[in-house]
Amino acid sequence: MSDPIEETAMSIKRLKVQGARNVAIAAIKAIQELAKETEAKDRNGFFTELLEAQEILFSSRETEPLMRNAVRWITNLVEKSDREKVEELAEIVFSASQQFHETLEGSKEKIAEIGARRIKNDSVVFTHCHSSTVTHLLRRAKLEGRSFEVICTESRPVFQGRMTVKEMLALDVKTTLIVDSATRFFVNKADLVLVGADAITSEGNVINKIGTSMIALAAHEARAPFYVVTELLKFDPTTMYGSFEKIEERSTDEIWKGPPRDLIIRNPAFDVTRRDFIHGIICEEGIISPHSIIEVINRRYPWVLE
Ligand code: RUB
Repeated sequence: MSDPIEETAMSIKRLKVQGARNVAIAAIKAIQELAKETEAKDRNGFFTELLEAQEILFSSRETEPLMRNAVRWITNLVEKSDREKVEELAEIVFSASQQFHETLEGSKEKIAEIGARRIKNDSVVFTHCHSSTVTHLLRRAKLEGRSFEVICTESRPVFQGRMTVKEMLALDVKTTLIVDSATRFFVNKADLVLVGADAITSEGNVINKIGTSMIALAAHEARAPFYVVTELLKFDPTTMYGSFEKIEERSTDEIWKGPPRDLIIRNPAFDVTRRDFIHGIICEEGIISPHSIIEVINRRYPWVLE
């Protein structure tokens, strides 16, 4: 298998590329690279390469339906095409990748436009981990002249919250970093909570960085509205047919290198927030109820349900 796929899969696994949207974009670019460098002789050879690449990318992180939807969309277009020449099939990969990327960019802008309206002057926004979709929304609110402050968890074990606070400081937003366990203490001060998503299930539940569901519970008790900021394409169609979203369990080294013998350490990367705790999903179709997810997906991206 060609290097761009292995290299990208490794960067994703090691969190050099982080966050669902960046993971999907990196996977699309790797597939494009594969199409550019392919030495396949015929249609079958090229398609086999694509399927092998798909498998490697999918196994780099389990809880990433946006990446799976993106790669599957591209490979499906190749499969459905009647072209025989490898160059023509490679061209389909290029244009499909480009189109998917543009769709993602368009969604990001639309989400920011809609979500920024929820940031009132002098409000306090609580967030968790690092979501490029959330930080883009906050950037937009700032550029529109809104004044607000941000409280962000550090997001153990690998501290993605530090990326968020650096971005906020660069925007000149008043920013506070807290340990994850201080959530209940600080959520009291929040006017709203904004978190990203890695996956949305058919029931409207949302999977995001470990700790998100605890924040949702705390926000519920503190009566702070809890919003999920996400592209609809993070919907996982397999959940419609009974599959549970797999929760990636990462290396225990992230928590404690050289721990005492016989100690059990668990390190799930994500958890599930039930729809009942979600005020709304801020997505490219507007602010929707998690209950309406299938209807909205069917309207906007019917191919995801095929
Ligand atoms: C990142 C995380 C983010 C979502 C959404 O986890 O949980 O909230 O991926 O991010 P990790 P985005 O650091 O383990 O990838 O909005 O950028 O898609």
